[in-house]
Amino acid sequence: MSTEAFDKRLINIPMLRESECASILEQINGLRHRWITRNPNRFYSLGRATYLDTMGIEPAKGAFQCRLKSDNYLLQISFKSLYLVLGELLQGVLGGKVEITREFAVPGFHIFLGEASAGAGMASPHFDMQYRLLKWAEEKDEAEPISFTLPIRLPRAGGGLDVWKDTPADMEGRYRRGEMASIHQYAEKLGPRHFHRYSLGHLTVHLDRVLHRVGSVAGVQPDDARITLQGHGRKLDGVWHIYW
Ligand SMILES: O=C(O)CCC(=O)C(=O)O
Repeated sequence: MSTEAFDKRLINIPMLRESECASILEQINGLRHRWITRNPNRFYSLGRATYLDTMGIEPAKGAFQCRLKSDNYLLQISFKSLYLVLGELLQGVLGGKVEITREFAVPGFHIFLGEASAGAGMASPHFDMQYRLLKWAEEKDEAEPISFTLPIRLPRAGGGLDVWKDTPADMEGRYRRGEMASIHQYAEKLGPRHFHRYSLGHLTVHLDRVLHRVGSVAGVQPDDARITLQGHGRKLDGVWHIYW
């Protein structure tokens, strides 16, 4: 079943042509010296990410604050037109003003090389809740928070997102009823998993908190790569704040 039919909370919007993805890829490769190693198993990011840099995965925790400015600056000057297109597209989909953050990490790239692109599917299912790790001037959400992924390069076998219908309210209900004590127990009780297939240059937007993880694909080759632009958004005071 296509995820379109399965879940209206996930939408796919054409954003870039293949040739545009290719030139962004060239830029990303040209910035190899600025890739941040996230895992020795060939997982990197270009740019800072709240979920990686504020949760102690990187040994030097304070690096988030120290390097945030210079990494944001690098991305903003290198991918200025990409952010412009992203902002316009999100504005069309979400309504209201859209602003790329000036305080937090700007949208950046996940980079999985070779086997790491398939291994990523072993990650735990999760809801994107990283906005809770940041200090916002305002806390009254005017809409459900969003997340998005733009594939810039995919393995030959393709790529996508594993998704489940279960909602944060389902999970909270199970906690309240004492049916589970941890997210790990929750993962054991999930409903069926669906695969939302990505298309190169098409932006997938989660119009709510969708339970997901990087999708598993079989047949990934050692010279494959899975490179995506990642980000999230929160609507506060009439403005969508876009960050990673
Ligand atoms: O790369 C993707 O497809 C999704 C990444 C993801 O699950 C996340 O960053 O929370």
